[in-house]
Amino acid sequence: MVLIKAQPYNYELPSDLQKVALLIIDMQRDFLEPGGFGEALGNDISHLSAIIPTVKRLLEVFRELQLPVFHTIEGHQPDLSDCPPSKLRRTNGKLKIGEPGPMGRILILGEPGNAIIPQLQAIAGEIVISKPGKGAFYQTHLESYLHKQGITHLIITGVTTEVCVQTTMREANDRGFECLLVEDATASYFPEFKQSTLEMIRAQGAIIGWTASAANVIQAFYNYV
Ligand code: TIU
Repeated sequence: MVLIKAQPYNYELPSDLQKVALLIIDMQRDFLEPGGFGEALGNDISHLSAIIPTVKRLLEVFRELQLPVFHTIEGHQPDLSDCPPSKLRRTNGKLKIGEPGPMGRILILGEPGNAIIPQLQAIAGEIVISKPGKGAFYQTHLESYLHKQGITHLIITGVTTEVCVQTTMREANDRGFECLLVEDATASYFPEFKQSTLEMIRAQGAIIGWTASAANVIQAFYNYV
């Protein structure tokens, strides 16, 4: 049995590591770079970039071990047909979804600003899921991809911790996946929200799942092979 040293207690990896996927949530220019959706919402984007090397390291480990990797992108069709009016209306007085910004139209699929940041671009064999909501299971084929590949365990990273990451982790947990959120590979515009999220998901005996450092995750994977 191989365990990841985690909170609130150790996380057990399955005997077949192909059942474990790395899920990288929304590491997009729209959230991490100036002029994107995150900044348009009035956020200080400087909190997010510190995790890039850690997410990249985890991605390199999964690639080296030839384990499944999934990336997600939050974005909408150019005609906004998949964007509920309620989401469109929410604004902080700056640019709205679909309006032109310095990196193209805000939060629109295919625009330069909607792409995954260059450091974490997907490569052949990795699945990229476009999603219109905060949760990666809502109106996507993620669940069927995971079931088709026999994946039961998710190592979760990305931004932002209390919005798309937490929503996705809750959706995954309800669907029976064993989820671990990597503490130093997720970030929020609000550091205190990140901390609260880590605490609330692992409370009550891992009510939503586990948390662990990237170093502990990586060490366990290398112990395995
Ligand atoms: N605003 C915010 O914190 N997040 C989002 O809108 N989407 C994601 O978390 N990806």
